[in-house]
Amino acid sequence: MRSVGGRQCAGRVNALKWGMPERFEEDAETITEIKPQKKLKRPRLYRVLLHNDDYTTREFVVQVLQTVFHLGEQDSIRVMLHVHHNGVGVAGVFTREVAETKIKRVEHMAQEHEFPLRLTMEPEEQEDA
Ligand code: TYC
Repeated sequence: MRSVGGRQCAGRVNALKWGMPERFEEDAETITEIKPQKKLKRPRLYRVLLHNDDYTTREFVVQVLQTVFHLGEQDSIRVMLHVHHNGVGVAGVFTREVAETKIKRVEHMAQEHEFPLRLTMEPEEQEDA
């Protein structure tokens, strides 16, 4: 650790190690930023869509909605029935990587049970920042 203004300071060391924008204290009031931080943009969000089929059991779909998408039992039944009656429905809305991971997890669960359950994802319309 370095000593800054008589106080121990690990921030700069870590900033350099992790490639973070480097900041240092000039005095107690002022923080000077050497490398300007990139403007943080909201990540694009994706709807995970659940598709109906004739073979996957209702119980399995409800179990998936509860365990992977963390819906309560009533919401899970409601979404499952919506998909059963309308062909497609939204299981949840996530960032791209989270959506992809959940889809892979459900595909793996469905394969283990030999169900043809299908999920897809689509980007939500971008709101102006
Ligand atoms: N249609 C299925 C049945 O009657 C139930 C089902 C609902 C399957 C939703 C898939 O995404 C689905 N057993």
